Amino acid sequence: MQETWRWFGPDDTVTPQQIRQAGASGVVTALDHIKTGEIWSLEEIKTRQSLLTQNGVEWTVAESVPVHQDIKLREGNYQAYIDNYRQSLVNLGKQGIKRVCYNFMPVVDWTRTNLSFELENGSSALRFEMSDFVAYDIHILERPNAASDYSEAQVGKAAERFSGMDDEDKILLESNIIAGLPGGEGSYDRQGIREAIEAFQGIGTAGLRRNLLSFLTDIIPTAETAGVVLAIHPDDPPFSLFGLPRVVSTAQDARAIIESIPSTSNGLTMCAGSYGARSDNDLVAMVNEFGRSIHFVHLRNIHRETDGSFYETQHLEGDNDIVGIIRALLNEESARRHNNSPLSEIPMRPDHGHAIGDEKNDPAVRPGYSFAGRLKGLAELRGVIHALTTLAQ
Ligand code: DNO
Repeated sequence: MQETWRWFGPDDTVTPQQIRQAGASGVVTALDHIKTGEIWSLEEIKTRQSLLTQNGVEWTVAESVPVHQDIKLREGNYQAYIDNYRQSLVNLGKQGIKRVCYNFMPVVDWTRTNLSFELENGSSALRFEMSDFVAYDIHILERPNAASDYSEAQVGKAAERFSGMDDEDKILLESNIIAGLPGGEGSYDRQGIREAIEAFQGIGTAGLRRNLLSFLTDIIPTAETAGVVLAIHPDDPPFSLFGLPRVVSTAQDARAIIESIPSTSNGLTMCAGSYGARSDNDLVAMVNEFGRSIHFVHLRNIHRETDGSFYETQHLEGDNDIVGIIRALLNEESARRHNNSPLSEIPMRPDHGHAIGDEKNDPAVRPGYSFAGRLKGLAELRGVIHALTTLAQ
């Protein structure tokens, strides 16, 4: 597996030199300064790429080339945005950036309610607390009929949480949920998110899935010609938020995507932390089944709670069988080598890390994207890969 590292560009707290020192040879980055829906020009791609190659690392994966909400809704300017998307794929392919990660989540990208969840050892992690989310949805956002999307027990627990919150807690919870997390598109104020949710009202699971499959039909032939493989990122968390459908949450969802257009270019990101937030997703079985379509991997672990809440644990702790997942991925790689597949090495990145040491109180450090926490995660994962590879020889 190729070790990679997510980099947010020149204003990241981590430099390309540090990435190299951490041991990663590949970088995962995106041109976040370009508005969603606009073309990633060759020029802009080259500029970012040369910042990396100058420092001895390569741009391995584009994460994310975001998909405009009009495409997800298949209305408004979607046709122009699809044309632009195709052009971005062509431009990335020209520069040898062959893997593109994207997602099809409606309204919000990855979502957490608590960005500094204190762990027993004093470091802090990201957490999704279901009752806080429900409290936000019902009592702060006041989404019409929100309560009907939850069980009585959830509604009761949320009311209790809400009554214990002071104004500061409410402001922080709202900004954690709607201001947008690193690399995710979509930063809203309260009115903005109400309107965005409204736009998806009534689309339904079948409608959203149809729009995803139509989008794939539109772009996969271009990706094939450009020599680019797409890797759809799962929903994070992998269940409905704000009463809206999500269509990349389960093994069945992944299967439907892959089977809709059989092409190497129509692939998946195996994000262990996202798929793993559901106990009915067997990640090792998913890697075994979908291996050929996995073009990118996020390795992260979580601890699940019965009500859907979870927090991000250390990479080798938690409920996901990270060793089993890596073993299955290594098997997939050797099968590819055996078949002389040009994409035999699968890039992985340590997805998120705890805030530890001085970074814990540094507001410039992006939530989940500390240097030391990810360095620790990468080192642990490297140990597992090394051990499994050695044992297999
Ligand atoms: C969070 C990330 C997401 C991811 C996008 C992919 O840490 O995994 O921001 O990049 O959802 O499109």
